[in-house]
Amino acid sequence: MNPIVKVVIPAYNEEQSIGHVINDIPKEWVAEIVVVNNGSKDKTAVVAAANGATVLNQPKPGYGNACLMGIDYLKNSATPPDILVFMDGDYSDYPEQLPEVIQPILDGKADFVIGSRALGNRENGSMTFPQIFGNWLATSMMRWFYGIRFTDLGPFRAIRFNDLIKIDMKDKTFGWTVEMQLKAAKHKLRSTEVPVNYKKRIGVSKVSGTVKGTVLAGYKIIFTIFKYL
Ligand SMILES: Nc1nc2c(ncn2[C@@H]2O[C@H](COP(=O)(O)OP(=O)(O)OP(=O)(O)O)[C@@H](O)[C@H]2O)c(=O)[nH]1
Ligand SMILES: [Mg+2]
Repeated sequence: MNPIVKVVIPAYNEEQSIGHVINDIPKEWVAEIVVVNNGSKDKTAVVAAANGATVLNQPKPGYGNACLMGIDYLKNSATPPDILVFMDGDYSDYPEQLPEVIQPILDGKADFVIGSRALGNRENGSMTFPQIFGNWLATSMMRWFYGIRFTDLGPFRAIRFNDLIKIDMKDKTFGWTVEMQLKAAKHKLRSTEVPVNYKKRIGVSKVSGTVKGTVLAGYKIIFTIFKYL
């Protein structure tokens, strides 16, 4: 039997992009697309539902809070997935690369796959300098302190759902991506990376395009790495 694949997309004020993201996900591969609307002040929820996604409303702000709600919903649903894919709602990722991201799991070669933008093609301007530097620093720190090898903290990723439940994610904000990578290593999951491409977002940046977002996210990521030392 084919494994059940589902997608969780955290989204905050992404009415311009969320429809494109959902449309570009190859439907023959996925059983359900869950958009977790994170208190958007625009029509994100309406657009997502109109494009066929399941929409959950998470009033508590935070990237991690949105992802946690998605996991909780799927855990308690009638058909929990075998593989869960995460991607952003801003159309920076290429949703059509989903089959490539889950392939190592389908092949039985990995439990956890990071879509690495460092290994793929990045459109000019799709990542800011602090974002590129921050990813380099965070992945380097993981290597120096733990011997864990990743090239990116990219949002586009896939994990066997049982393993995701096992690693018991907690982070409510921007420590989310790095926490998953640290815990995957701690729990000895088989982790791998595939190259993914990355383009300029549609809509308004909330994190890396703003000074406040960059500082908060950078601080949280570094703090999270030390927390698990
Ligand atoms: N900032 C923020 N983003 C959230 C939240 N909940 C969900 N998101 C989503 O998290 C994803 C990443 O946010 P982005 O603003 O794209 O951050 P980024 O990718 O670092 O930077 P840019 O693409 O340059 O804006 C998007 O899909 C957001 O819609 C939240 O509470 N705060
Ligand atoms: Mg983005």
